[in-house]
Amino acid sequence: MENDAQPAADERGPLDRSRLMADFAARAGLSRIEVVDELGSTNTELSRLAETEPDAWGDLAVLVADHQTQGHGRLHRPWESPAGASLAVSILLRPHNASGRPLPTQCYSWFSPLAALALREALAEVAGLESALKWPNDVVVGGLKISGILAHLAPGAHGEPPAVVLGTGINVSLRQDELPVPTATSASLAAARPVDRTDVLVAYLADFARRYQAFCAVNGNADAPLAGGRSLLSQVQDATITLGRRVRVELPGGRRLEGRAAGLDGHGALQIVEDDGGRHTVSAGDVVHLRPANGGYA
Ligand code: BT5
Repeated sequence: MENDAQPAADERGPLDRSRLMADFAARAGLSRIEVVDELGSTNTELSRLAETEPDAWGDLAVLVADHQTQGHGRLHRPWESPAGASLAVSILLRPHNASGRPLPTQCYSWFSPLAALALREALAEVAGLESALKWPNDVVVGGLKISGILAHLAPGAHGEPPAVVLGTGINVSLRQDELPVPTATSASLAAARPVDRTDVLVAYLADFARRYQAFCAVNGNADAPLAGGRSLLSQVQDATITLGRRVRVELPGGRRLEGRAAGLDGHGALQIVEDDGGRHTVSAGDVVHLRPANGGYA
C-alpha cells in the first residue's frame, strides 16, 4: 500500500451540502442532518442539543462539522481534524425496539463497533479500502488509524433512559505531513488516490442507519441474526484484528496486562489470557498489538 500520495489542496473543498440536504436524510433513514461550518466538538455540541432541545433532536439526528477545532477522544485526549480533509460527525441515538420500548442500556456498548462496521463498509465502497477494527474503538488500514469513535451518554428525553452521542472522526484526505501522529493514515493516502469527504459521509451514514435499525429490531441482542444475516457479535469478531493476537493492554488506572486477546464477551469487552493462564475481561483500555521480533515479542 502506497503512503506517499499527496492530494492537492483544491481537491478538498467544503462538504457538498446540496447532496446532504435534499432528501438524503429521509432516504437514509435519518431524522435530521445539520452541517455547520466550524465547531469545537460535534460530540459536545450534540450532547448539549440533545439535552436542551430534546424534541428537535430525536433518534438518528446527525450533526456534522465541516471543520472541527477542538475534537476529543477518550480521557480528553485531543482528536485532530485538519480543515477540509477530515470528517467529524456525531449521531444521536435514542434506541427503541419494534414495540416502541427503549433498548436495554446494557447493549449500548455495541454502538461503537456497529459504527466501525459501517465505516469499514463505507471505506470499501468509496475508496476500495480494506480496513479492520482495532479494539476498542479504532478503524485501521494496514495497521494505521484512519478513524476513531467515541460514544458517550446524554440525558434521555422526558424521563426516558439515556441517549447516546456517537462521534466518529475520519481521516479522509489528509496529506502525509498533516497526519497528527505517526500511527495515523488517511483514506486518500491509503488508497493512493483522492477520496471525497461527502461520498464517505453519505455511505457511512446510510450503512450505519441500516445496521442500527436492524440491531434495534432484535432489541439490542448482539447474538441475534441481524436482518436475517449474521449476528453483530460474529460480524465484529470477524472484523477485529486484535483477536488472536498477543497484546499489551494499558488499563485506565495505569495498570498493564499482557497476553493473548482471546475473544469478546457478550458486551464487547476484551478477554485476555495471560501466559500463566490468568484470564481477564477488560471493558476499557488502550491496546498495543505486539508482533514477534527476533524470536520474542517487542
Ligand atoms: C478516539 O479516541 O480515537 C476517538 C476519537 C473521536 C473523534 C470524534 S470526531 C467527532 C466527535 N467529536 C469529538 O469531539 N470527538 C468525536 P482515543 O482512542 O482516545 O484516541 C485519541 C488518540 O488518537 C490521540 O491521543 C492521538 O494519539 C490520536 N489521534 C488524534 N487525532 C488523530 C487523527 N486524526 N488520526 C489518527 N489518530 C489521531
